[in-house]
Amino acid sequence: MQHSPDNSSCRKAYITTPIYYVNDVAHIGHAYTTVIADALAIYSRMVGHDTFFLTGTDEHGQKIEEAAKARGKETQAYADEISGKFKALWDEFGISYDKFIRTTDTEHKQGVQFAFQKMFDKGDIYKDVYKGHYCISCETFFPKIQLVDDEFCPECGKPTSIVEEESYFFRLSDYQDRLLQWYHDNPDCILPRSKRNEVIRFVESGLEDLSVTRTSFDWGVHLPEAINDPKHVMYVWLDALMNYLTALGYGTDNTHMDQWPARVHLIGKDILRFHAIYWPAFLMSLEMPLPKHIAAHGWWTRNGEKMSKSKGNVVNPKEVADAYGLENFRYFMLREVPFGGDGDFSQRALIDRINSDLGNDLGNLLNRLIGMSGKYFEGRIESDLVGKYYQAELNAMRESITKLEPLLFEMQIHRYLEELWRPLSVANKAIDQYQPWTLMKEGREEEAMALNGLIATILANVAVMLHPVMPKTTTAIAGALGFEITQENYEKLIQKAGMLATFTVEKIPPLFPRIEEAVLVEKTEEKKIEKAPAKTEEKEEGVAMIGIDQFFQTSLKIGTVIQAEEVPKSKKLLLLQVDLGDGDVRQVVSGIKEWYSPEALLDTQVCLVANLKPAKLMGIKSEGMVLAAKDKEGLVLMRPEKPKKTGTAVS
Ligand code: ME8
Repeated sequence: MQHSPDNSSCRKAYITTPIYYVNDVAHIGHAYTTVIADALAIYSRMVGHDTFFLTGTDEHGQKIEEAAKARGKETQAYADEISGKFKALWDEFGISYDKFIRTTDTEHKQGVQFAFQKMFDKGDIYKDVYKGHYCISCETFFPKIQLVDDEFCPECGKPTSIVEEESYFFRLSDYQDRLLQWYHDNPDCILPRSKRNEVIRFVESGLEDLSVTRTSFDWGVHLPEAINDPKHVMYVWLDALMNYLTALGYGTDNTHMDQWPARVHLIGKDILRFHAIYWPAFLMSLEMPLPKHIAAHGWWTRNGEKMSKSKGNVVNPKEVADAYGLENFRYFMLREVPFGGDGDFSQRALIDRINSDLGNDLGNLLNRLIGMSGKYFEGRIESDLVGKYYQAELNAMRESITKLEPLLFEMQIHRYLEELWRPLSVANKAIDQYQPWTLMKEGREEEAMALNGLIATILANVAVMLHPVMPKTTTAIAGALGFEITQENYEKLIQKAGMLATFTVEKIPPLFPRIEEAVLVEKTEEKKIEKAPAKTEEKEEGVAMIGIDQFFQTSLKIGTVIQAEEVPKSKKLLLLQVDLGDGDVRQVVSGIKEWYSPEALLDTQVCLVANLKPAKLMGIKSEGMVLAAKDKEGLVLMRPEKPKKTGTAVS
């Protein structure tokens, strides 16, 4: 990436996160994207770029409508509530966004309509009929060839339903060649580069026109009035992607349009196709410049499984930040996982990073400097003689420092932090090797002062470059050394490889108190962290009390058994096909054979837990659980007292 701070054409830095769905609250995956973007924004501001950092929430679509309904709330009120929670979390995390956009904002809706009209007038949007397999959860149509077992969504594994509806289409196929040309001409338009190859292969295999409106629900942006087709709302991805332009005032007041094109859209790899194919095609149609980079990171997993709201295996970022310190957590997330790769969240790894990288390498170095500079020089360090005695160490530090910016711009953030730790190791070794106490004993005071100057200089350089990741911690370090992290000092130390002439070192409380085993035991009850804010306050007869929100995390539905058979070789299991309506038929393996015959179940209704993670029983996939009550007299199924419409929610 060729953005150097001196390159005036690149001094704008528009940095975005995805806008998050409001179907549930934030988890560590969202925090990860947001923290990376925040670090990039802080860096850009520090080096003097005109920075605009956007985040927000994606609030339209069937998924949101259903999430609200499941909680018995009005959709807008529900969206307000969850969007508010995202914003409150980012505010609590001190995320330095310049704008928090909501797709229910009036200006956004106007901007999307403006864009739609423009593409329509150009002939890039036409009306036709769509028939296909649609996954509500992913808000995406999938060609049959991509489905798992001809039915399940290739992204989230949930059953798809066949949707046939009148739709407006975007002529995506017309943009295939121009997209390929763009990928070809801009080798780092998609980062990491390996991801670009995946996208190229996908586009080369052929693009179909994209359905960009829906008539099956109403919770979305309506088409522009001039098109006069009120039953259509816009496809949620067209609506959502446009946020990157509407946030700047596109289609309304254009206030920040000088920020376009984006320097980087940060996303998770799950939404790369939308950003790397649809988005540039829409932009080409609108005759807008394309973003410089689309950077896709990997997934945070939990015990090897993708962490996601719908799977219910999320790590709550606030709990982690509260338990381990927000900035320690930021450092951990960015250091632990190679950008683009997946990472398994483990508290053991987090604790190791805190104790080792932060406590030992950085915190102890600062403490050693505070100790020796206080003891020998009353905290006043002059660095003019550092080069005379420790040029090799200075050179080693500078070699690392100069590697940093390119790593950041290539999104190699973990390598950036790894490289940044090398000077710390140089400094720690220098103290062990040259032993200031020996120097002082031998009367070599000048050398001891230069050694203090070396350590302070290394700490100052590291503090500046670590600032985007740990803003408060590094401000405290700079304060302890008697300087401030400013653009001026960035230029002096990093860009011009200069020195700060003096340091006045002051004692500060330890920055990274060691996390001892005892604390660890309390904090590593994996369940506590795993299960969002499930604070159990009261207990009744030994059963933990839960809040209504927790109860509503379970989706219970009335299903009709449309097929039932015995599972071969099993004494206990029956294999049921349970219809939940709208084409959603679940295969359920249930241990009720002792009490029910397949014939007795056929065409009867059951109550099904519909959002259980699919599991395998005797090698057969089971996608739900029927509710039953069992005591020593036997088992009975829980069914509606009177027949209910298939798919009716139970609450
Ligand atoms: O996709 N690991 O919103 P979303 C890492 N509204 N990152 C993760 C993650 C995980 N397990 N799970 C989610 C949407 N993320 C759309 C985006 S943009 C125009 C519209 C992060 O709430 C990751 O950045 O499902 C992913 O791309 C984003 O959250 C998706 O959040």
